[in-house]
Amino acid sequence: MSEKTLKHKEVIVIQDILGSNKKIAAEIRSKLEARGILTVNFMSSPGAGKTALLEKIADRLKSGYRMAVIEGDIETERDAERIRAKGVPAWQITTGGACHLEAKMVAKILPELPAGLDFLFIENVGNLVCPAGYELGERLRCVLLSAPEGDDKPKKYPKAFTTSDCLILTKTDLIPYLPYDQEKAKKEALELNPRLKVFVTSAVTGQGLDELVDFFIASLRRPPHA
Ligand SMILES: Nc1nc2c(ncn2[C@@H]2O[C@H](COP(=O)(O)OP(=O)(O)OP(=O)(O)O)[C@@H](O)[C@H]2O)c(=O)[nH]1
Ligand SMILES: [Mg+2]
Repeated sequence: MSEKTLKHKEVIVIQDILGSNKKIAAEIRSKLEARGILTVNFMSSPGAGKTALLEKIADRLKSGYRMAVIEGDIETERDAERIRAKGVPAWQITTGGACHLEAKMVAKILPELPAGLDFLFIENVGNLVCPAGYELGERLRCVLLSAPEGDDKPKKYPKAFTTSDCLILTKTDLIPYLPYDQEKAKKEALELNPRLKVFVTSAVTGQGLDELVDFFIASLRRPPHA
C-alpha cells in the first residue's frame, strides 16, 4: 500500500472516531441538560491545579448545591480520592495510556450519577493538546493555565484556548517568583478567542475563587445557549 493511501485511511479512521465521539457527546449533553445539571470540562497541562481548584470549589458549593466529579487520569485513583475526601461523589476513569477522555467513557458513568445533582465537573487527563479535540457533553469548557507553565502557552497550544468558554489562570500566588507576564498570557489567549471569560485564581490564597464559583452558579440558572 502506498504511503498516500495509508495517510488517507488514517484520516478516515480519525474522522470516524471524532464523529462518533461527537454523537455520544451530544446524547450526554441532552440527558444532562434535561436533568438540569451544569456540566463543566476542565482541561490543562499536568499539574496546572485542576484538582486543587475542584477541592476549593467543593468547599464553596457544598452548603447550597450538589456536585459530582468525574476524574480522568492515565493511572491511579488519587484525584477521585481527593475529591471524595471533600464529601463529594467522584468517579475515576483511568485511561491506561490514552492522553484524553472520550465521551463513551463518560457515558458509562451517567447511570450512576445521583438524583438532584446541580453540577458535574469533569477533570480531563492532564494534557494541553489531545483533550481539546474531544467533546464530553459539557456545557462549559474551561482551560487552566498556571503561572509556572509560562505566558507563551496559549499561542503554542491554541486549540485548548480556541475551543474553551473560560480561561482560568491559576497559581497567581507564585507570580512574584517567576518571569511570567500574566497580562501577556491573557492578551494572547483573548487574541485567539475573544469569547473567553477570564478568571485569575490561586487555590493557596483563595484569589478569584468566589468569582469563579459565582459564575458557575449563574451559568446553572441560565438556560443553555442563552
Ligand atoms: N502555589 C500554588 N500551588 C498550587 C496551586 N494549585 C495547585 N497547586 C499545587 O500544584 C500541584 C498540582 O496540583 P493538582 O491540583 O494536583 O494539579 P492537576 O492539574 O489536578 O494535576 P493532574 O491531575 O496530574 O493533571 C500540587 O502540588 C498543588 O498543591 C496554587 O494555586 N498555588
Ligand atoms: Mg488532577
